[in-house]
Amino acid sequence: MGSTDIDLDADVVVVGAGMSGLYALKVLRERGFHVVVLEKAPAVGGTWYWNRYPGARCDIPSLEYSFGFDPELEQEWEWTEHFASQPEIERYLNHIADRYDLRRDIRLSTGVRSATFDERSDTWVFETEAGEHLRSRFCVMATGGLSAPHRPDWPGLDTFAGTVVQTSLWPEEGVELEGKRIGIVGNGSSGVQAIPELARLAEHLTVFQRTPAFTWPSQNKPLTDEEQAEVKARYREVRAQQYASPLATANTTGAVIFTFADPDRHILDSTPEEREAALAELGFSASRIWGDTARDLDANEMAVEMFREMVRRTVKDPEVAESLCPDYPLGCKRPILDNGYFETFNLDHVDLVDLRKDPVVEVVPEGVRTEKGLVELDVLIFATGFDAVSGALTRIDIRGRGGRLLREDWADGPRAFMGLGVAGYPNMLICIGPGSVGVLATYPPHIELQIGWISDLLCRMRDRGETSVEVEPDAEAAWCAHVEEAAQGSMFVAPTCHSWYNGSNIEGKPRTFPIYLGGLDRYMAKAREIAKNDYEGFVLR
Ligand code: N01
Repeated sequence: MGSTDIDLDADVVVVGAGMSGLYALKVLRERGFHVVVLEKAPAVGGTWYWNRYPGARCDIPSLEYSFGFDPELEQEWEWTEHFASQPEIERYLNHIADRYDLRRDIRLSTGVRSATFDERSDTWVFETEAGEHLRSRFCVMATGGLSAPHRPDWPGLDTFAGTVVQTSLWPEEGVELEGKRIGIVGNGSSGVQAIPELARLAEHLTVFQRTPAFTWPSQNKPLTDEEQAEVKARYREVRAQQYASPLATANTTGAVIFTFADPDRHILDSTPEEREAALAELGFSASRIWGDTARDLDANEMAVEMFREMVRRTVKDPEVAESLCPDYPLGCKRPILDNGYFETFNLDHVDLVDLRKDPVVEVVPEGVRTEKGLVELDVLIFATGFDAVSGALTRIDIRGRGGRLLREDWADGPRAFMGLGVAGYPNMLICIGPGSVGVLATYPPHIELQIGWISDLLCRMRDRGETSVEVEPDAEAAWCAHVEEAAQGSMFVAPTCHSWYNGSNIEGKPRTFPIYLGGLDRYMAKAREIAKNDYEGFVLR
């Protein structure tokens, strides 16, 4: 491909060398496109490069949280645990970069400042943070759904004499933690994973909590050779199941992840004795077995009360236990898997500051001053999450037709057709964008399906000599309405739900839920239908 009258630096510029970017490069290069990947980090891996905090690991079985495109890779790669740690996944992604000779087309330490569509030539012009320019016909935004870090701007933070770090920007050289007085802010997946590990290292650990977490024991353990061999022997079947399932899962490994809800078992019809028996048998997981909690707030509250009961039974100090009890719907925030989270609060050198009762006043050189007093610290860690789903794109100056700015077009919330493209931004394709199943599905299979779809589109355009693909505004509007409708009644949009899923974790961000709840199977069926109907909803020319 390539234009006859302009010089292109690449057919396709891919932004990001995480899982999506690496796979996009592999596939598009194999299909004959000249691809250049621009990556802000000094290494490949995306999320698995940046989030290298103690305790970072995946909470999806390793044998499923991996690519299925190469049966030899699947057979050769050995996972050591049911839930792989960050270093292991980072090694896996580096292995992929080497195995398929991807590095020669990846420019590291190359952040993208702006991407501007040139209407005269149907091309994108990129400006990097170093001021270089590149031009390509297409761009694939492989920028990730949870990659734009968020850190609250606490007053006085710049006066702190110790070390300030974010879990999502953890330095490669590590952070001195042993024997230190550590404070950590945030109790989402990152904080909950880090807290037990930090407690092992710290002289003293203070957890600053605004909202208590729903988290379940992960029961992670080493993966035995037999368990691994069993899945590898039927990997094609496992992958087929993942590709065809709503969340790209196949429930393979022996680790007990969750006890899944039984649609016929209703908590509203249960007796106290039944609930007690469930607690005795399943512990924290007893809150998740009921079929009526996903869309009924009364049923949901009963399940939350079961969860709270487990917190009270686990955490010895009743006041700390009460602070750790969630008071919002189960299923609103992402479920977390932990390794001894609640038990950590029974340790003598671990304190909880409940920010709802004792808010932060300011950071001072010695530590954090709350209304009740000074917490002296050597290290202050923010595990305060991300400007999710849209943040990685709105932080780049993306200009489409007529100079319109994506950040402004999305001021009321991100809008995209199938999460793949945005009206007014021709030739820009997004991997796992707003309106796809995105962050709810297991990433590698979701990425394989979506990048496969994008590469088919680009091949068809090349075959027909087409240079522009653009989303029709009506198709985008209809899809966004469908996404909104699918979310109605779910806990993600419950008025009491405050989470990154609906944007309410970021001050000033509109509250919308740009994730498709219809499932990956239905999403991909729709994507295939679109392709079959000559890319209905897109204008190709
Ligand atoms: O971020 P979060 P995360 N003052 O937004 C608190 C994936 N992930 O990085 O709830 C005080 O969940 C905030 O409090 P509140 C996974 O999809 C996966 O932990 O907003 N506190 C919350 O407690 C996950 O869901 C894995 O009131 C403040 C925390 O910071 C997603 O990434 C591991 C605050 C942020 O929690 C994000 O997880 C890690 C403030 N001003 C991440 N601002 C696995 O695979 C925010 N907080 C296991």
